Amino acid sequence: MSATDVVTLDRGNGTSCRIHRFGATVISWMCKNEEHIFVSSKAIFDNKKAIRGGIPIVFPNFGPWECGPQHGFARIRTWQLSQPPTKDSTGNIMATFTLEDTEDTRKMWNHRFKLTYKMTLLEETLQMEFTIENTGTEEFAFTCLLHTYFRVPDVRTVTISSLKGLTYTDKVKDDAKDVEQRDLVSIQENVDRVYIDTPTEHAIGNTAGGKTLLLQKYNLPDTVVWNPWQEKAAAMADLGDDDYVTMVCVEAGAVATPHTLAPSHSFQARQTFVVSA
Ligand code: TA6
Repeated sequence: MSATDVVTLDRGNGTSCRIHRFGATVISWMCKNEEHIFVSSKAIFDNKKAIRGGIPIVFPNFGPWECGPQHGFARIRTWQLSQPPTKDSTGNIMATFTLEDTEDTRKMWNHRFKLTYKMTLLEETLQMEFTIENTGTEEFAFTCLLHTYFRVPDVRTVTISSLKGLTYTDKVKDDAKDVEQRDLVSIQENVDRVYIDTPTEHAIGNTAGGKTLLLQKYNLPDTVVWNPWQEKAAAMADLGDDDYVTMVCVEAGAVATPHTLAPSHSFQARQTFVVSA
């Protein structure tokens, strides 16, 4: 991994964010010396395979895709650093990455687009603003998601709020639909669920350092919760056998129904992490 592959935002005081230009994948968010992002002990950084961990960007398709690789191509392309790290008057640091269609993306999916991904590092907050522009002459439909791997001491003690009463698709049970009954969702087995029309904020308990993280989202109406658990983790070459214990994916996305974007129109979404307590 060469230095030019990774962009660092550093506020000092043990607070920084590192973004790999491959996939514009956030690979670290340190807040007061606590790392909140999980990256697999066996992650491959060959600029070919999606980085296992961090915050991969899923576009133009969440899940298996008839046009190309699962979860689309955004996470397996090198993005441009269009705005290098810049500090504003309040000490917040921001950087912007962009990705536009190319001949090879058009071979898979014949549409013109520009993605813009703006990271802002605040004192105890990380904000990600994601914009999809249709720069072509035809409308297109897409799904998208920020596939966050949170680093946790033990996934079995993690709690996720604000899912009670919501319908979810259970990908572990052949996409069976069900309704969440629990006030706080915990994970004690392989979980792969797409919760539909979720609230704009989840509190994730017992994350790194025992902290509660708030995941706040705008225009990302669905929430995916995933952990491969022991058996599936062991079958993944780029995930350490025991890595599943120290990770949990809570993913903000617009995935339940495709979103249609007209020419010259934009889709804007945001995800913010706040260290709450
Ligand atoms: O977000 C959950 C999920 O869709 C799971 O079904 C699992 O496939 C995970 O993404 C990882 O997918 P990947 O293509 O990165 O191995």
